[in-house]
Parts: sequence; structure tokens; C-alpha cells
Amino acid sequence: MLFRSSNLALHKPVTTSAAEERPGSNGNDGDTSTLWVADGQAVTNLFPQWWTVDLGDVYDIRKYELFFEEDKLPGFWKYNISVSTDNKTYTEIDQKNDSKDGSRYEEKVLPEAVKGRYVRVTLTGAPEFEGADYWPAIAEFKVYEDTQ
Ligand SMILES: [Ca+2]
Repeated sequence: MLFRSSNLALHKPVTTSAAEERPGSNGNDGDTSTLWVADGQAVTNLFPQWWTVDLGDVYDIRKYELFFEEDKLPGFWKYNISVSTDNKTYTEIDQKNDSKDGSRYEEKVLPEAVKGRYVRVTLTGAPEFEGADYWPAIAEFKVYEDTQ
């Protein structure tokens, strides 16, 4: 029987870099139709903005999944993922600047596990909508200890 580890990020405490148009907790509520959205009118520069989940303990992180808002427009989200054991020093474990146009779902299995308690999604760019960038937003972020 295959064993699949649970999503470590589900319902864990979240902090974000910016005022929220929709709450940060929407980013790990288990529902890909609910969004965290930064309040783009409250920040001087839209990007970068970050969303950080506290897993509550140090885990051997091996895989993440990241869902964005449904997007049929040209362009793509740019982001990086970093982890920390103390919420002070972060180490980047992945970055994307070349996702497929309109990509809504990203998945990454790390070459080897990385120890981390805090996992941060930093959005560095967004698809264009009518000549302007989307406000920073994610639909769901999931973290796993194994590769399944
Ligand atoms: Ca959600």
C-alpha cells in the first residue's frame, strides 16, 4: 500500500508582507478556489510580496505544490520559495521565472530534503491584465515530506 504524507502547511499560521485584500489564511485552507490577495492599493511597489507559513516544527521538506488563480491570459507568475528554521535566515530552494504562459499549477520535488519550519513564497512578478500587473495572490500552497 502506498503511503502519502499529509500536506504540512494545511491550516497552519500564516504571515504576509502586505496588507491583505483577501486573508493570508486563504493560501492554505485546502481550497484552491480561495485566494490570498495582497492589497495592491496599500503598497508602493506591487512586487516582491511574500506569504509565509509556520509549519509548527522543523520538517524534512521534499516537495511543494503551488496553485495560482485560474488564468487564461498571457504571461505567468514569477516566484521563489525559501525555507528557514528560525524565521530570520532564509535559504532559497527554488525559483521560477519561466513558467508556461497561463500556468496555474506548479509542483517541485527537491533533489534532497531541506530542513525547515517556515516556508516562504515570494511573488516577484505577475501576468499582465489590461496593461497592469495582477495584485500579488496565490490560491493554495502545500508542503510535503515525501515525493508522492
Ligand atoms: Ca485557498
